[in-house]
Amino acid sequence: MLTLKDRFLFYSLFLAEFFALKLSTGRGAQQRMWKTFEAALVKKFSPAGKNKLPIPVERVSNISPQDFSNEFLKKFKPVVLENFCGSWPAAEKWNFEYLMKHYGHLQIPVTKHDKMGEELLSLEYLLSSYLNASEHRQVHFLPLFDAAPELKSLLDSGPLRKLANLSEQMPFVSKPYIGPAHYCSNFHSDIGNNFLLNFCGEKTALLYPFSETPFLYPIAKIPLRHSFSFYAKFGRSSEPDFNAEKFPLVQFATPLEAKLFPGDVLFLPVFFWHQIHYDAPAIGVGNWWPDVKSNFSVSPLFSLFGSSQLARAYHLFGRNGMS
Ligand SMILES: O=C(O)CCC(=O)C(=O)O
Repeated sequence: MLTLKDRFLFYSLFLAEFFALKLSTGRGAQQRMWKTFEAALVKKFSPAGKNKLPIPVERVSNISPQDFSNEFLKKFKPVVLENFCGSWPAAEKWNFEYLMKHYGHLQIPVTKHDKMGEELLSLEYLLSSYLNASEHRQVHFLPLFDAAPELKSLLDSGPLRKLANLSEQMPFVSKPYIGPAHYCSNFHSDIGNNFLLNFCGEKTALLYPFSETPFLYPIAKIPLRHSFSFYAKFGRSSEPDFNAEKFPLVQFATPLEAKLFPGDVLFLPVFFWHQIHYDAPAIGVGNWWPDVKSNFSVSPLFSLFGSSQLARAYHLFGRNGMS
């Protein structure tokens, strides 16, 4: 188990990296200190603590707000809410057929193959190439909300608010995710609790509790203006790359795994590290709510790092509830 001393060393190095990056100095010394820390943990945990099998995330159906709050929300414990959004009116429209038929003409910005800038591709082209697995590029589907307010308004936040006992004033920041089979999202941790709705397709979420952070090589940077996420030094390539030679500490962290089927909703507690693998072409929507108290109780340091983004979420999204 990580001791208090291990954690103290880790956070000291994390802060040293933050200042070294900010001031563009001292990187060499700081990297040598990381290597020493890494070697000490590898020695301490090998071989017993290696390559742990993922623990399945609990699955529940028809849970009451009180049980959800006591069992999961207050304990920062992830859970799959089975078929929670499967009968929402949104589920009839947030699927490949409906989106292609009604919004296929929309132009979506996509990073070019040579990564030099963006090009516009039609939603119909993107979705059909996701279905026949001929396109793998990551896309930002946020423009879909602006172009199709109907889709956004269907995302009635009422049932989510009721379950998590959130007032109408609590902002929800929503983002659509659409991807082909075998797609894999970046490994990251978000500033806020999240309900990830899975309207169609199948996914597997790989999760690590925030307490495992010292094994996960987080990048000591304040999230960028348009991001609500912290990243790690691995898992940036949209491919699973838990390379044990390059990142030997990851094998000592305890992963959790959640399978998402159509209609399922994954509750992802604040700062829980995650990467989503698409087992089939899938469409979903993430909904974060920036609850300052929860954030600070999980990690005062990460909350301070993300404080301008928290304020931004309230400012930008606080007016009408869901973004
Ligand atoms: O489902 C996805 O593609 C990614 C979801 C995610 O990472 C999130 O909601 O934070």
